[in-house]
Amino acid sequence: MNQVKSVALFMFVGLIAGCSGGGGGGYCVGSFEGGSTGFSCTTCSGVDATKSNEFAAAIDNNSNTFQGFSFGNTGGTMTITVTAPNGQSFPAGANSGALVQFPAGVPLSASYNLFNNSTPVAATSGSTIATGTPPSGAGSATFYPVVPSATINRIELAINVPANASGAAFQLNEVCGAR
Ligand SMILES: [Ca+2]
Repeated sequence: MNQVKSVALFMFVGLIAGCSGGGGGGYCVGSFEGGSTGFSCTTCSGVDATKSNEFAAAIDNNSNTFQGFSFGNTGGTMTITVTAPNGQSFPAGANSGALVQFPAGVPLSASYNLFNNSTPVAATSGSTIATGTPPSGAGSATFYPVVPSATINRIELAINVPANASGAAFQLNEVCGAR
């Protein structure tokens, strides 16, 4: 009996320790969890446009879960939109952004568009993740921040990849309203 209790306690402590490192569950301070996702893309693969919430793994507030995708040989674009649950928003000045793993060595451009419902909200910094060269942090999951200038409840991440990046693996791990 005591041995069983010890095992249960060990597992519980392990779970707590797993949450304290800033990764895994509870990654975002302000999460889109419970909201919705959508995407549009050209020459992309690894995603299913017939699914209504294909990027659900990017708003589950867990840094370890992700939706992957790639592009064809002619290059292409991927635009992912995440929307907060009804009635939820994130304030001006929040540390918003996305945890993305870009493939190492692939030149690309990526940028954010921020919205409050359908109203565009300017980003005060960091709206362009990277242009022309592989972004800093490519090859590992990296949080790319953006600071909204007004309240937002929607973030759009647009990625544009030139030709000859066929099959390079992209991962969107998580989008945060506040990190
Ligand atoms: Ca996730």
